[in-house]
Amino acid sequence: MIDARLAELADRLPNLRLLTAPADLEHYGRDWTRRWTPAPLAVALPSEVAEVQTIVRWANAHSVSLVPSGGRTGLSGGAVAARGELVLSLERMNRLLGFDAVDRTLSVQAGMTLHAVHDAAREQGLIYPVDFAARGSCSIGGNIATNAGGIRVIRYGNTREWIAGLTVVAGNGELLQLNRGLIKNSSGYDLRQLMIGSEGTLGVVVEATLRLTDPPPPSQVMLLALPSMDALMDVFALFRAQLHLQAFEFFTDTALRHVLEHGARRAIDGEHPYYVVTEFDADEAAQELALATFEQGVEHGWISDGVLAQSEAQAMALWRLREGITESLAPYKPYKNDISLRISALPAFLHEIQDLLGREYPHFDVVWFGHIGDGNLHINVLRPADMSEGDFIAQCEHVTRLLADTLQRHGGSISAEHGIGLVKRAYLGSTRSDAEISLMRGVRQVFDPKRILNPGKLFD
Ligand code: 2HG
Ligand code: ZN
Repeated sequence: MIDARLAELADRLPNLRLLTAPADLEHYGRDWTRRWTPAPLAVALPSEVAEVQTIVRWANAHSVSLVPSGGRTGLSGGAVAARGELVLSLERMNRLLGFDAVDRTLSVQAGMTLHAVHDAAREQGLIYPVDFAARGSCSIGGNIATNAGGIRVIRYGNTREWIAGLTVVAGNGELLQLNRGLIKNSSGYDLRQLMIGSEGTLGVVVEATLRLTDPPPPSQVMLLALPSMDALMDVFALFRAQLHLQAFEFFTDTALRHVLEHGARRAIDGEHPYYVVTEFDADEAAQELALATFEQGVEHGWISDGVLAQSEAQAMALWRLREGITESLAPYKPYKNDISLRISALPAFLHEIQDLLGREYPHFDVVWFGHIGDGNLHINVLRPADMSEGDFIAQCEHVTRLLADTLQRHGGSISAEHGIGLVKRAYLGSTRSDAEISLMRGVRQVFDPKRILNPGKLFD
C-alpha cells in the first residue's frame, strides 16, 4: 500500500519518477561505505529544477527527511538513507547546459559524472582539473557537496577553487543563484562557498558553473621505491623544489600487494616499504632535470629504485598501482581514515602515528596511501576474517579517537576530502572548536529551519 505522503507527492508531481521497489531502495540507500542497512521511504528522480523545489516543499510540509544523492561513491556515509528518508537522486539531471568561451566556464546539471565533465571540457580544448579514481561514477553535485580533492590538488586545488556559480534549492524550497559566474564579487557573504562542502545539509545543488583552464603541458610519470617514511618527505621536498609537479602520491608495500593481487602489473622488482607515483611537466629540459633529481635522491639514500614511464600505456599502468588501491581493498570492507595536516607538521605526526597504529592494531592489516603532497593520508584498516564487523568497528573507533586527539595536537583535520557524513561525526570536535560547531548549527538552522536536509550527517 502506498504511503499517503508519497501519494500526495505523486499527486503534486504526476511526472515525477518515484521508486519504491526493495531493490531500488537498497541501491539508492547506500554509498560505498556499505556499513548501514539502507531503509529509505522511497527514491525520487526529478528531471527538472522545479520538481526539486516541489519535493523540498513537500518534505517540509510532511516533515520527511531528504537525502540528496549523486553517484554515492562517498566514503563517509554522507549519502546513506537508513531512516525512512526520501532519497533525492540527481541522476537524471545530468545534462550539459552550456559552454561560454569568453568566460571559459561550463554550466552543468548536478547529476553529470565527473568523467562527463572532463570530456565536455576537453571538447572545448580546455580541462576541468579536479580528478580522482571515482570519476566514472561520482557526480559533480556530490563533488561540490564534499569539496572533493583527489590526485591533482597539489597543482590545482580542491573543487572549491573551480566553482564559479551554483544554483541551489535551499532547505525551504527557495531557489538561490549563487555568484553567477563572477570572478570578482565583493558583495558580502559568499554563500556559494558555504554550500561547497556542506554535505547536503544547507541546500540541494542542482546546477553548477565550472571554471575551466588550459590543458597542462605534456607530462611524465615516475614510480619511485623508497626505503623509509622519513625519505618520503625528503623526496617530496626535493622533487617539489626541482620539478613542476602535477601529482605526488604515495602508498605502502601492503597497498601494492593488494593492487597486484587485483590484477595490476608490478613495475619495480624487490621489496620496498614505500612507493611514490609522481607526475610532472616534462619538456625536454625537464626530462633531464627529472633524471638528475632522481639521481640526487638515490645519492642521499632516499630513493632505492625507480621507473620513468616510456609511453602513455606505461604511465597508465603506473597510475593504476595507486588508483586501483580503493577497489582492491573493497572486498575487505575496510575502516577508513582520511586525515590531513600541514605539510610542515607531517614528519613529527607520522612518527607519532606509526607508533600509535603499530601499538593499537598489532594484528590488523593497515594500508597507508594518499596525497602526501597535500598533507592528506588515507589509512585503511582491514577486518580479519575471523572478527565480527561490530567488534572490528568498535576497535577502529577506539583508535580513531586516539588518532583524532593526535591530529588535534598537531593542528590537523579528521576529514581531508571525504567529508564527515555519519562516519566521522563523533570526531568533528577534534577539528572544529565548540564555537565553530555552534555557528555551523546556526547556519544550518537558517538555510533549513525544519532540518529536513540530510539530518544526522555532519552533526545531529
Ligand atoms: C583515493 O585517494 C580516494 O584513492 C579513496 O580518496 C581513499 O579508499 C580510500 O581510503
Ligand atoms: Zn583520496
